[in-house]
Amino acid sequence: MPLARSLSVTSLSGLEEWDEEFDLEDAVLFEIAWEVANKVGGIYTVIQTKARLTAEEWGENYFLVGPYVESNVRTQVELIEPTNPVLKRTIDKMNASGCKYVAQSEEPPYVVAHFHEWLAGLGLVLCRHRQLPVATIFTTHATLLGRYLCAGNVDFYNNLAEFNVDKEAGDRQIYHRYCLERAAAHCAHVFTTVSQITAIEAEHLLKRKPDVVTPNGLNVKKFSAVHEFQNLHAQSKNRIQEFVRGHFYGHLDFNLDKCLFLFIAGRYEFSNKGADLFLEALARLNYLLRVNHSDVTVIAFFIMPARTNNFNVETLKGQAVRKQLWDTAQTVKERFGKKLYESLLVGQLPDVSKMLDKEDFTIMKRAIFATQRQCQPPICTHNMLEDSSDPILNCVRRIGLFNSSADRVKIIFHPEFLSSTSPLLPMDYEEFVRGCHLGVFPSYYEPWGYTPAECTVMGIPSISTNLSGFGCFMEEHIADPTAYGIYILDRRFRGVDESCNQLTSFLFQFCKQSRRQRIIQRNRTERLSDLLDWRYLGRYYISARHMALAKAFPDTYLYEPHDPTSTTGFRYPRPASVPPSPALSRHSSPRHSEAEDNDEDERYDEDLEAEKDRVNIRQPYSMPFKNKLSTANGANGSSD
Ligand code: G6P
Ligand code: 1S3
Repeated sequence: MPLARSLSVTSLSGLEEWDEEFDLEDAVLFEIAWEVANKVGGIYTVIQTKARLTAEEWGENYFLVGPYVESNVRTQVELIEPTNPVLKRTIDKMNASGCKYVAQSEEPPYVVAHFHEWLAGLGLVLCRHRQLPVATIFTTHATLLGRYLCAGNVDFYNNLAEFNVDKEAGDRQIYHRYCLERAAAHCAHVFTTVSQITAIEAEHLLKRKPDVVTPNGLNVKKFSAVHEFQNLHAQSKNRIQEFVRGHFYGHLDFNLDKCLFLFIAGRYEFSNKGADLFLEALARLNYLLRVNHSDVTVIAFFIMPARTNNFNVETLKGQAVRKQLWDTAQTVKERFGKKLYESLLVGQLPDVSKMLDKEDFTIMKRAIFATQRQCQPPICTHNMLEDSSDPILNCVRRIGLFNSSADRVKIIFHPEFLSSTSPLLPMDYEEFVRGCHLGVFPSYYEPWGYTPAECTVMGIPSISTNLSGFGCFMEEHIADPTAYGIYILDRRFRGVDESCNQLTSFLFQFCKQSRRQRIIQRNRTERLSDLLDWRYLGRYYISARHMALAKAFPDTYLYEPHDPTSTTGFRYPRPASVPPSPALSRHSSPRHSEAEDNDEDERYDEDLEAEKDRVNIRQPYSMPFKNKLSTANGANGSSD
């Protein structure tokens, strides 16, 4: 259905304010990616979370194109008949010929085709080669060569300008894919990537500077009351604690109430995602907690899918033992309750010493006997197919963190994505994140990094790096990120050992916080979520589309130049209850009394909300096209 609306811009920095009537009746947007309704990684999240906002803008003129995967179609797609006659004719013809071509029509719609990643990039190259009247956009979410170079232990960022790209791609046997990616980047009317740091990488490796940086957003679910997300944390944490009770049966010699849950999650790229640095820092943290006689226990979860042969027996047994203990406690409780009831019925107070009889003790002894265990609680929850060469397991062997009683840091490697139907840890990813205390993502190669962004919108603090798109974006938009529970590790200007020490220090400081301080910190983290909402970040995609239309149809559209590679805009001030001295503010936790903190944070909260309203970051952003013909004669123009 065509859309006609009055558009007005208020606050994107560098853009003019402008009110003008424009309708999208003649424009059609296609977005093409391998991950449309097909989850492989982060690009699926980009497309899935952005879809609603884009559909609000383009209505029925918005089309997503992806691979036909029967199982995904059954679970994720609702099949409908297209109402648009041009589209219907095209699809009918495609079906009749067993597939596949791009539309011809008598009407002249202005087509924008937005291709994500090199896999879809071929379509873009062909569009240009066949000189189709289509405005094209190419977004790269990571460069192929960058990913390969980083995974291969190269000093990547210090040598960006030096690489002989053809040779490097050839050496890694990715030459043809690399050429496709580079061709798509060069053929596109508008080339975009997800962060400033990847823009620099693309300029060197693909030899084109991106026209627009399009940071990744999320669909932020706002709760009506601030404590609701805190309650969800407590509920999910209870469920993780249950799992831990089973996993560590027979070795539960630590206080679960003083236990902090840390996690890393994502594609299993050991060094790119910083799992190597995290493990090393955990070993150092273990030492610090031990020598300082800390009563805190840290459990670090590694959620990274690897090749496995299902759950291992010891791990499943742990949950079975826990369940059995629970059942035993229920049985004894019922027998106890019955005796109590009978005593009350005859008007007597029960003799407590006789409430548990011999049979009760036998049942309980048997249950306790089952919890005896000769081995340590397992590191890995699954049988690994490549156990002896697995990088996480090998690193654990080297640093010697084997979940022993003396260790204050325990490790659980779950080499499969989480699922609410798992017999082991029946939680989906979102529930799990909510129940944890800190996400740790010390990536070396991370064009954006959805994992810390997801933590943020759920009010969970996280550690990222100044080599990740997310980390750089947060540094740019927040006066004191640490104060908001956004720890940004320096992996750019420090050596590996120094970065590892910094990470250890972040972790140790976090372990020293009181519960009260963690609660305040989570409140602050959650306040950042407006910044990561598509309602704010969608504007960069809009900007890219307008630029592409203006380049492809210059007789019809004008694009007002500003600096579209800039992602500056709203900036969060330092929270009121954090001391102004940079030296002191390294601790994210407030140093004042609770009452002072509450008052200051409340006042600050009101100011912050007023500022967000003033710059209008919570409304979907609309940017007017400058339509040449409509400016000239009030009509919507066509390209011929
Ligand atoms: C939330 C809940 C509190 C709970 C706290 C635990 O804030 O609303 O009831 O005490 O979480 O926090 P912690 O950081 O210790 O998991
Ligand atoms: C890429 O997925 P990855 O985990 O291989 O694209 C994501 C979405 O743009 C991005 O968040 C991530 O950093 C990239 O690495």
